[in-house]
Amino acid sequence: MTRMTTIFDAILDGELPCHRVFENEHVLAFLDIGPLSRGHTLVIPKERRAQLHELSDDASAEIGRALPRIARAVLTATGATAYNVLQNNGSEAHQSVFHVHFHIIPRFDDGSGLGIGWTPGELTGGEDLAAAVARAIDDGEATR
Ligand code: DGP
Repeated sequence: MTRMTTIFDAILDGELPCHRVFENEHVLAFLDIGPLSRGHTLVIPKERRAQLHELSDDASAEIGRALPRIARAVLTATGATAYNVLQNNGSEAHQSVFHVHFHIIPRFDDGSGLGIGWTPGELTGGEDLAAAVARAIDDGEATR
């Protein structure tokens, strides 16, 4: 997808301030400006891509390495023992900033945190569907 400049570019470029909690060569993490709970943190790759499936393997690996470490720090700092990791792709999926980002959202006894509406359906045609996804992976979707 074509990627527009986002507010996170301005943060990465130092043009906008943020409450930074972690930074290395590949990853930046900072507090969300509209937190769902205390400690709500955003973790972003420095690689500028709109959606998760567009990330390079290297950027993905770096984000994967950073996430648990930052989650541990958020738990330590806030005293939370539960949290959600949320990653939205596409406006229909509630993405509003088109630069890949992971939310780390602590959940507290007062109910603050991520509210989840989850209505499970029934899996039908699972064999065909799994085969179709597996075929796409074999065809290189997962490695391109
Ligand atoms: P999403 O809906 O997944 O695209 O979430 C985008 C998040 O980014 C949202 O929780 C608010 C946060 N956000 C938007 N603009 C800024 C900003 O300028 N600074 C910070 N720290 N967070 C921002």
